[in-house]
Amino acid sequence: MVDLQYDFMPGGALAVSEGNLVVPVANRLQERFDFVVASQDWHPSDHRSFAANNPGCEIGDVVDLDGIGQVMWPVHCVQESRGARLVESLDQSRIRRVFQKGTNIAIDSYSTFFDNGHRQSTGLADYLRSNGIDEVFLAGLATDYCVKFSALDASRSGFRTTLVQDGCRGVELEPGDVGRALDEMRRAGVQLLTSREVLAG
Ligand code: VGL
Ligand code: ZN
Repeated sequence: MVDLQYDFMPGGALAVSEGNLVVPVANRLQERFDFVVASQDWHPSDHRSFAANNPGCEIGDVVDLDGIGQVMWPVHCVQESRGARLVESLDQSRIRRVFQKGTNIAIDSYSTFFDNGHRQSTGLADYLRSNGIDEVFLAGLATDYCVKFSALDASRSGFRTTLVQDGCRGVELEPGDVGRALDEMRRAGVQLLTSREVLAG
C-alpha cells in the first residue's frame, strides 16, 4: 500500500484527485493477503524536492538534483506532520511494517524499494524475500510516481508484480501521465488487474 497519507488526499498539500477513493479498495484487498506492507513518504522539512527549498523554482519545474531530474513539489509529507500520517480510514491492523522513504534531503525516493538514483535500498526487497514472498500486488498513490516506480522496481527485483488499477490514482501533472505510466509498467512485465479480479481470483 503506497503512500496512503493525508497530504495525497483531496485537500492535502499534494492532493491526488479521487485519492480518497482508493482507501476502501485497499481495505477490501487486504483481506485477500496475509502479508501487508505500507510505504510512507517521509521528508525532512528541508528536502530538496520542495520548490520552496529551491529559490526561483516553481512547482512542476524539473531541476537537476545531483545528476537526476527532480520535479519540484509543494511541501508535503514532512516528518511528524499530520499530512505525513497514514490516513485513519485505512485499516492498519494488518500492516507488518511501514517503509519510510524520501528521508535523504539530497535525493528523492518515489519507489518503496530504492531511491531515484538506485543508490540506496530501503530493505524492502530483502524483507519480502526473507519472508518467502515472490509476488507483490500494489495499490495506492500516486499511479504516475510512487506507485509506478515501486512497481517497476518490484518487477526488476524479480517479484511477480500486479498493479491493482482501481486501487490507484495519479497526479497527472501532464494530461496522459497515468496512461503512459500504465503502459510503461505493462511493458516492464507488470500485470494490471482490477480489485474485482484480484478478489475473485
Ligand atoms: C509522490 C511526488 C512526490 C507519490 C511522493 O507518493 O507519488 N509523488 N512525493
Ligand atoms: Zn514526496
